[in-house]
Amino acid sequence: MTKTQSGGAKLLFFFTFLVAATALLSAQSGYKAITVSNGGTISGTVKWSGPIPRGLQFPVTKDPQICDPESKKTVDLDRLIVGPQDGVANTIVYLKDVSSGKAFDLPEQRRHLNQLHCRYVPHILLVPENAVLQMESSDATLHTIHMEGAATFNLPFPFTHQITARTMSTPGLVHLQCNGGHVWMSAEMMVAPHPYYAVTDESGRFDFTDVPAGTYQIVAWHEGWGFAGKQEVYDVLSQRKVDRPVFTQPKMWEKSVTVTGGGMSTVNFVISAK
Ligand SMILES: [Cu+2]
Repeated sequence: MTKTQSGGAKLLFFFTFLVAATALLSAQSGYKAITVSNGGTISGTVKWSGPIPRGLQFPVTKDPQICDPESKKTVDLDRLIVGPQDGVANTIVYLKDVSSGKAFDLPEQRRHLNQLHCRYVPHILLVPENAVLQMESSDATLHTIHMEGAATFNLPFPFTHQITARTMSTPGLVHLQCNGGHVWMSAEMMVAPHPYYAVTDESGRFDFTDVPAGTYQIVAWHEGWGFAGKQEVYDVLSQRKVDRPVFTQPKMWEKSVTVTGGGMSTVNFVISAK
């Protein structure tokens, strides 16, 4: 009797400790939304300088009727997209180590992923921590989304237009690829711990509003635009060996920026092939 009681008490103590430890952990890593009075703005651009490398192409080696409806034989890998004014699209720009600030207001569209003609749309996803990523396929073939990094889901998409949703609970980068033989399919997702994140379009512009006054490190991250080689993998469906493209390392640039109350700060990133 005494033994059972003490065992129960121990268990209770352990659970209390666990709850306290978890609360402490989330208090330390968790972002706090506050009312930002007299915040500042950080805006700027990510622009390309110099000759633009040719976009990477890859042969369509499976399901050409679905993946290559225009019979181009190759698919554009969406690695480097430079706009008419030299803006670099698909760059993730963010402030480092922000523990409190405005409430999340990241645009909805980058947490909805479609698999269309064997490409990921959009190519770069941005999902707030603990928000839901919705995924679907428009293609009448079997895709699987295999995630690596801050999330590790492995999800089949046997039916078209059926939405699969998953909560992204760990901040950080996630690489997405298809293990159904469409080796060229690749996307990146950033799970953001706070709202001061942006993905550039072809204008290369980004804007952060309601930033609490202070000095920050601002980072521009790009997945990179070079081939590093090929990797032999198995198509899980046909059990055949196929070559998956391997890319060069992502690129990252970092600067320091100071924001004053009600002020407007500008940061411009200029990147080139070097
Ligand atoms: Cu696929």
